[in-house]
Amino acid sequence: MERAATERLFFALWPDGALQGRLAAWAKLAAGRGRAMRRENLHLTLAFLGDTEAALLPEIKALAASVQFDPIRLPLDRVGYWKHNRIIWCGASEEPQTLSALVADLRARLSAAGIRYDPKPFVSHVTLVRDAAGLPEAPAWAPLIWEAADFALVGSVRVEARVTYQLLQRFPAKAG
Ligand code: 2AM
Repeated sequence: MERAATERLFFALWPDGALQGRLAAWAKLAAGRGRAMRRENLHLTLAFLGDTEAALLPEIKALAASVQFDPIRLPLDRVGYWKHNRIIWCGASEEPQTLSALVADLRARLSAAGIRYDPKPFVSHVTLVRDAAGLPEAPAWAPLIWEAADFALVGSVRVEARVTYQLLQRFPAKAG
């Protein structure tokens, strides 16, 4: 029997061009021997679905579209290093309730629909550098504010050693 077609999927907040630029510039300076994330790949994952049957895409898009959430004001005021996966990341020292609520609602709808995702608890972060040996001493991190008015369903495609992300659909917040 033929195997069903799959896509590697996740939901994420996707930065606009200005924020991408600032994050990518810092990541480049901080990378050392690590790998700075490419500007166009920077994001904050809300739920990681991984390899998913492509036939489920319409249902996944419909459930994401039914999530009601407020625009998110996320301070990126912390930078850190995780030894276990060797990444340098940035994030918020206090997660806004708007973000926790969006993630909880989205994950609850995925669970209710029987769509599988990585059930590890949500720890909001933007990965800036991979394969890093530690936090660099310089440059200092300058806090940023991320105003997110939507979230996205993203497909991940690996071409040779390079991962490319495709924004499949964006889902807007409730009008303020
Ligand atoms: P990371 O940046 O902390 O590695 C695409 O792989 C995105 O999904 C990345 O942001 C990655 O987080 C996140 N992600 C979450 N759970 C994952 C998993 N089980 N496997 C791969 N990526 C995962």
